[in-house]
Amino acid sequence: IQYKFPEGFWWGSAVSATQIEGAADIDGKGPNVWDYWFEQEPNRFFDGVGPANTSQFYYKYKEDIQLLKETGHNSFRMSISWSRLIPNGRGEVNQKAVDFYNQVIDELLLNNIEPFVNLYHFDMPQAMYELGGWESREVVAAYAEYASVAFDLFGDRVKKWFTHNEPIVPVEMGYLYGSHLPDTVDFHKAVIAAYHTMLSSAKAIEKYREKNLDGKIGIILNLTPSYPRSQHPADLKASTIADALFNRVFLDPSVKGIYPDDLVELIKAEGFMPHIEAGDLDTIFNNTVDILGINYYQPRRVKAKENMPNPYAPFTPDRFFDYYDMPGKKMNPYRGWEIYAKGIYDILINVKENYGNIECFISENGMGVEGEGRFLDENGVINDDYRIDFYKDHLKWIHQAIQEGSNVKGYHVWTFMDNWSWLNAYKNRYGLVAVDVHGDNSRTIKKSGKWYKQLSDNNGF
Ligand code: BGP
Repeated sequence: IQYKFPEGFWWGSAVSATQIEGAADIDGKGPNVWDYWFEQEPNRFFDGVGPANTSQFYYKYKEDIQLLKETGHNSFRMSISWSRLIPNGRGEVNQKAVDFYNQVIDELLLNNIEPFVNLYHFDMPQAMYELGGWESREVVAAYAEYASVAFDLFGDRVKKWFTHNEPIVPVEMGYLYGSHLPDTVDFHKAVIAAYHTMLSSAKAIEKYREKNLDGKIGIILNLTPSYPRSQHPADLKASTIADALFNRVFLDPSVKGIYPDDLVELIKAEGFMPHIEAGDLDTIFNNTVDILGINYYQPRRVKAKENMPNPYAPFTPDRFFDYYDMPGKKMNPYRGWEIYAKGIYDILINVKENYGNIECFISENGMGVEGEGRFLDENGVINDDYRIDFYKDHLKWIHQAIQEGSNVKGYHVWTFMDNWSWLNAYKNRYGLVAVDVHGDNSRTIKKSGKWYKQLSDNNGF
């Protein structure tokens, strides 16, 4: 074994409620924005497939937890569906949901798989969306209440909690680039939503600490490195701004308790400051995270603005930089994303050097493949060697970061089994386990799933 990982390294994968549970309107679950949006505009979704048609984990969790074992998991990141637990977002708790999550958590523990539980993965309850979603402080309060309910119900057994997954994504996709609700372009509202999401995270952490539970709480961020085209000051400036807008906007307040000065200056200069109530900044300052989850897929490459922005177009971050199409970059041949494994090392070293080497783990990393059925062999197994290579390449860089002192404690791939994705539905497959999504939902471990078991058994490769 050439790459050995520290004792007790977490080998796992990540999923989210909306993407795997199915049973979207069963057993008292309230609608969330994805159920609602699909009903409104089914054709915006890939192949007209909506969130009700996911991998049916709600019914198959026992079988799936056996598959977690068979693929070497010692940890598993899942999320709770807010609108399943509290159908209207606030108020009455749905006992059927309590039973379901209790069963899942207990079954995981029985199988020696540590649950990492995330409270919010893009799935705003519809009732909360109608109140204004993250634009509304009422929703911040309701979210903190929901978090508190979840800690009371499951905090005796769940020892790793996360407040949000990729909180920048609903902000950018909902308020800048139109692929989440509210599907608008409004920079000021984006800033407000981002600020409220951050505040909600700190308020949930505050609730958690009040309860003196024995566990850790953190946040999961997609820390996309923003690489400049060159070392020219104008390119460097472009990359610093992109880094502030997409990474440090959540990373700094989550870990250090304060917003970065350059970001605040920029937002002020553009006249987009959100309303800050007395006490808010103390709440953020006093409730930083214990642990950081890091999702990484591909970098952002930027250059100084070359084209004048259209003065009539709505204000978006592209005012400050252009995207840079680097010649010769390595692409995923089965989906148009760049593959740059060293990015994961750069993130870990940044966290080590500039964020107090806080305890962290890779909470998502993976390779989506379109038309993966073509790799099916005569035994009915997907031969996804490209995915094994992708993991190895990233793990080598994680190993290197550990040699240099990074406090990274585990690796969770995206994802356990093929699942439904926001707007793309089942177009890109990521799983260690294949799901016959258009048939009977049967599961088959892919070659990568078998390899993952060896990886975990050997604690390296
Ligand atoms: C991350 C999300 C996941 C997942 C993944 C893959 O941003 O946290 O929920 O969907 O991206 O992206 P996609 O499904 O668009 O291929």
